[in-house]
Amino acid sequence: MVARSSEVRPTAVRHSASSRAGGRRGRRAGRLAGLGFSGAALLVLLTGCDVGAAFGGFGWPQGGITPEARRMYDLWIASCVAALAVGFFVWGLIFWCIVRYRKRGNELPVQTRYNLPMEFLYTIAPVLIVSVLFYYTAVVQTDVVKTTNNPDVTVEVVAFKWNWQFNYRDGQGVDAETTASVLGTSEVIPILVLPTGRSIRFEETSRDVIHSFWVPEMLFKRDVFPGSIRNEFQVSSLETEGAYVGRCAELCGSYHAFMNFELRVVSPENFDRFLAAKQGGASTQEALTSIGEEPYAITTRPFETRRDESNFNPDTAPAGTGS
Ligand SMILES: [Cu+2]
Repeated sequence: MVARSSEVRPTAVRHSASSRAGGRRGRRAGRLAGLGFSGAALLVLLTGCDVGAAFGGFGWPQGGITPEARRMYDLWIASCVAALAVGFFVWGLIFWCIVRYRKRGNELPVQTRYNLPMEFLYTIAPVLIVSVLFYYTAVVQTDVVKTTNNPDVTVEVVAFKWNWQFNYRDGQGVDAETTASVLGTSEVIPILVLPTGRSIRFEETSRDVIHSFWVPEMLFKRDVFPGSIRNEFQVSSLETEGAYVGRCAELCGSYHAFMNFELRVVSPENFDRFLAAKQGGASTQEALTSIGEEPYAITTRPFETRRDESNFNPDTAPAGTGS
């Protein structure tokens, strides 16, 4: 019996030793894989590599027309890539554990506790990841909301139920003067004409309730408040000429959904000519025609707000709704 016992023990010891060696190799491989994924994610973050185009922007709107929009897009793509890298690493570990430590018999596996490198890894790694994401988010946000003292163009955005007025200003703040103005009506969509290649400040105010100025291609919207609060933001340039629909993005009343406008981005020369024509007394449509642009909005149209027999039945309407 003793002889048999002494024969068994060295085998058990060898087996245990090889298990520990295998565990160390596994941990080392896990750490290396983690470092590899973190390095790849960091590389993508630092280089701003546009891998998102192949994946539809990971759900983020593509085609931003400002440098700020592109920076927000790059941040989103880098965050998605980093999240996927972490996800694949964790999924890999899960499947590896399922296979490596599957049940092979009734013997209880070696029980280990207080794996300091592992605990260090799963404490420090998330903190590092969140710190990196926070840093880049703060950098991009600071850049996006940044304003300068002397923008090339300043536009006052005036919102009211349910349309827009755009005032071209000769300076910043409430004391500046309006040099030309575009006013929307129920029949005509207001067209905000702006140039490429120039910095533009938007100063917002509302005549009644809270609205929100939103051009989807800028990937940016900002609430428009009534009273003394004058929200503002700035884009360093508009990069692509064209017509872009603009919307109110704050539920402001019955016809909120119809509160559209159009942003028309033209060359700086045409913008100067448009502004000169407006200041010379031309209507917005005449000024647009004079620079070879479509006089009316092409991205949206006025909505029929009047009720008639086809969309309103006074006999079934609640009392007090008029006729
Ligand atoms: Cu509104």
